[in-house]
Amino acid sequence: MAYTRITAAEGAAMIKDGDNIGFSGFTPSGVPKAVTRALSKRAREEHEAGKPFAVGVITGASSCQSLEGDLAAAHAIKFRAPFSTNADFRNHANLGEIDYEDMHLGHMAERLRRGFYGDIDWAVIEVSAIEEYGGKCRVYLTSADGIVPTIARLAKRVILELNTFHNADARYLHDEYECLEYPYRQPIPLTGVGQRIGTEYLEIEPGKIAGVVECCIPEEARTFKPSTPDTDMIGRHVVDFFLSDMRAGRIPKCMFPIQSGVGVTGNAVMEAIGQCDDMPVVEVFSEVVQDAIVDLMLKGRISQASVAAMTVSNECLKKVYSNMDFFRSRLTLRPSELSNSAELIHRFGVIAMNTALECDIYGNENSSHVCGSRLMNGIGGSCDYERNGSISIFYTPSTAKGGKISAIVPMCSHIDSTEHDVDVIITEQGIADLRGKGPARRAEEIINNCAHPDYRPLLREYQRIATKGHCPGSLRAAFAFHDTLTRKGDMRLTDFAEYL
Ligand code: 0RQ
Repeated sequence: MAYTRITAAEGAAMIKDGDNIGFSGFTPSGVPKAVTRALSKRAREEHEAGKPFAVGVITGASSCQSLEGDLAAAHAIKFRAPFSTNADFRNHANLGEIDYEDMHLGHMAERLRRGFYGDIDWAVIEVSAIEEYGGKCRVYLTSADGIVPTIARLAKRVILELNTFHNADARYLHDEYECLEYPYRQPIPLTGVGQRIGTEYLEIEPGKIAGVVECCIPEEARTFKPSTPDTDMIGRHVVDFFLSDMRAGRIPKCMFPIQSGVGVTGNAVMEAIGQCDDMPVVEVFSEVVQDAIVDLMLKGRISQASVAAMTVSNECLKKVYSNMDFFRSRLTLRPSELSNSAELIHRFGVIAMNTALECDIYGNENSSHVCGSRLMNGIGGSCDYERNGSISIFYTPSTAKGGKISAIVPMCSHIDSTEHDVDVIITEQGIADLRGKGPARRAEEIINNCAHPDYRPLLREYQRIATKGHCPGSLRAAFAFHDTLTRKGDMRLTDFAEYL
């Protein structure tokens, strides 16, 4: 069976204004890189010719500059889901130009199947190999999985990008499986982090394949800021918390599997876990592996990792590809409806750890909107894990912007995870264990253990003036706390009092 070889420009030219496109990839990993670049170029050319051109962009998680960044900068995204970490996208979303549904990553396949995003006109999928088998087209994915089984099945037409940058042996990492939809859903038969229940390949209806684009383009891997004394300290507190919970018998000596969010703090936490000799070898049940996790696997500190993507540097990706004998039995790439499945996270008792922008004194958490209005990134998969894990941890440095903003606030300006879903808050100052505590004791733990000493008097002043009740609070004072910070950036107790 021969498929039509096309150029990236020919692929992009087939897409019409208003089309909905599902892209492979999860984070910048596994995102198609040739058609997307041609599509941004086409969008700019259409606009220069005075013609409208904007498409719906649906992915597994965040993606990369050449997809969502360049399309957003070209005013060519009409709709986007479920997550983004891109600065251009953020700017255009904050200008109100883009209809963005910030959505749980584990819910995406289901939302697609249930038709919430309308028809999927195209799936553009990066693959490492294409084979014919029994009249069907079998494709093998690359460094990520995400929502590909679902978009490959639902899309009216498919463009494949055969990217030879990837090693065809990447197939040995994949476990493809798609859930049935209501009312036919069944239990997911996965009972261990390293178990496999699906296939290495996906089957695509050959008649839907509009063409194959051949390319050799590296991943647009993100670089992270280096760790800081604060993030290193957070990592040490996380390890202390684990050891103390193990001593108390709340965590078994063999540990529960762990999930760790993306970013500098997530990396610092994984490094701290790996460096502590008292910590047992752990399993990772998460959405991505970063460089730190790959290194810890090679050192034997992590035995298994089940994720949706390898969000790693290109050097680290090469390391995985050249050690495939080692990784194929230890690292599994799954669709995000499994990696982020509420059912599996709950079954395995995963310990969830994600970064917050701010937490309030009762344990509510905001990770997506600065001062309640300006989008930062979104929730990503954080709530999939925090809501369903056996222990829900959020960490954040206690201050932002050189100490001018407190990350511990009286009332969150936007809430992503509620107080009912947050067990533990950790800053470089210390650990607030909220389990089994009501609002008054929670506030004491958070202010005493997590708030920066400079902001503790302000938070206590807030408690003094708050309207009494089960959860003492004052909308006016909480607003003053945020608004004074936004306007002045260096709030002092006297400013707070004057404002009120
Ligand atoms: O801004 O870069 O301009 O200085 O927010 O903060 O400290 O660099 O930390 O890169 O880990 O990002 C919550 C955004 C943290 C991220 C968030 C400013 C701060 C800086 C970034 P500058 P840092 P990080 C896995 C799971 C939600 C999604 C998630 C995130 C910038 O971790 O998107 O975890 N999380 N998904 O200065 C104003 C505050 C602030 C603040 C920080 N209180 N007010 N600005 N900043 N706190 C991902 C997947 O799903 C795959």
